[in-house]
Amino acid sequence: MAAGPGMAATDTADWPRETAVLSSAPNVPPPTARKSPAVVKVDLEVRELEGQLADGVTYTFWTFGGTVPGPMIRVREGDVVEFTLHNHPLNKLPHNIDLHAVTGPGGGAASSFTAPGHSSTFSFKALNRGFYVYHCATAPVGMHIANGMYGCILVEPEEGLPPVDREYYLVQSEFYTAGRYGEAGHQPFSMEKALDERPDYVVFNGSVGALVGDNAITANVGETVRLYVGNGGPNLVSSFHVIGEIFDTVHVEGGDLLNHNVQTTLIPAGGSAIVEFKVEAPGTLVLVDHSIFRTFNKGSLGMLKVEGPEDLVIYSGKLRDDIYQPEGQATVTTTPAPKPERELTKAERMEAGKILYNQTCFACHQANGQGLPGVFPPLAQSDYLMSDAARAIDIVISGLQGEIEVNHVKYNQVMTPQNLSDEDIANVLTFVMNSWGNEHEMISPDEVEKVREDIKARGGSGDIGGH
Ligand code: HEC
Ligand SMILES: [Cu+2]
Repeated sequence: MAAGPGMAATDTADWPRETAVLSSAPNVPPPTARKSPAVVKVDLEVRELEGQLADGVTYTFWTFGGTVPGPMIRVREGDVVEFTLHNHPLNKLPHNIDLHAVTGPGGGAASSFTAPGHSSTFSFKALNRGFYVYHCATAPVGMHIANGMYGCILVEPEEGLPPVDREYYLVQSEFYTAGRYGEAGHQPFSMEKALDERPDYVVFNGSVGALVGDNAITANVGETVRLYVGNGGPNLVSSFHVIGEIFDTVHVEGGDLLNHNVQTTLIPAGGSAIVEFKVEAPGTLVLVDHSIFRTFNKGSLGMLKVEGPEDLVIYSGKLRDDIYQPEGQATVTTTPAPKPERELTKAERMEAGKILYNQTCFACHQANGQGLPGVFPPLAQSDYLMSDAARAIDIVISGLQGEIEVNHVKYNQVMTPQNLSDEDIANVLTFVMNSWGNEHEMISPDEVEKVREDIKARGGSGDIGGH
């Protein structure tokens, strides 16, 4: 590009030219592996499209590249990036892009403002290395971001980053919907909730479950993992944490400062972090925003599945389950509560069961029995639950572990025994089996007692057994 009057010229005429490899989350583009700068061409297309925000919940996302988050871009410190933003002709609105890696007014926003059916090109020199957020900055800015317009760009240091075995890309963000979390159907954006910073969804990579179950990221025991974590906001900061790991290294806020041996790192809205750790034990590591209600009630939960041999010194697993009986205390037994004077009606069991559900089962199976994708199976319209009442009683008494399939989705988790009386189990299962679209006869304490006797007969009183 020729320099105009009054402009300082960086002569890039002899520089190699290449096209950036973009990757959609959770994938990361390969290292540039260059020893000198290049002119790197980046093309990004804005699409407004309907997609899934959660099971049964759709949303009209505004996207860079057709995905939320937008693709990850990887360039090298000193590169000149020739950036073209295309606004698809079927879109309804103008859009632009503000890349935090840009030194210049608006991070490119004004130069890239583009009407539907148009393209804009501008270029910038990647002066500062680091991991940067990009986002749309068209008014109302908050709404463009809230609808999904963000992603990240890595400006590698000249010497590159130290090699690791696995690299993944994730971006946390919130969604503000007219309906509450999980409310089915197409959900419009709620400006009121956005202003109040009261999101219904807090998610990684654009939807509930985007990093769960079959979508989980993976690694093998002994490998090093680097996570590039962005926070699109628009409002919340993230207390990023991996349950079951310690970050060996954190590139604080995506910059040069390295911190070590970190449990939770703060990621500002419109900011980032790069975290690195070696996985030493097999199992599922859970990626969370440690503002923990967001994780268990709003969706900010992802998984890293680690496979390989166990090292029982690094982590033993449960070695023993002993009875704990402080001195001078009466033995705590699980004797069933005394039977009430008369048999309760179905309506009475429903009412008592509801209270019990909200005290015990709710924490995992969620308020409306909808469960949590990949972690806790649904009880609402569960084919598994509804096909066998005796088995359901057994599960509440004995717990459950091992692979099961609920409504064609596989779960392989652990439910602990619930330690409830026959009356309580009859009540809670009567409630569960007659709520949220489930229909069944009343479960009676006699049925529960019978299952309990069967369990005793097989020699397994209260142990967690496969079913
Ligand atoms: C600590 C979390 C937790 C609690 C509390 C809990 N469950 Fe579960 N539940 C699970 C998990 C995890 C599974 C799946 C286990 C597996 O994958 O093998 C499960 C499975 C089930 C299933 C079979 C699968 C299905 O969806 O039909 C039923 C029925 C069930 N639970 C009922 C209950 C009831 C009733 C309560 C309350 C009395 C309860 N659970 C409390 C975690 C929990
Ligand atoms: Cu926009």
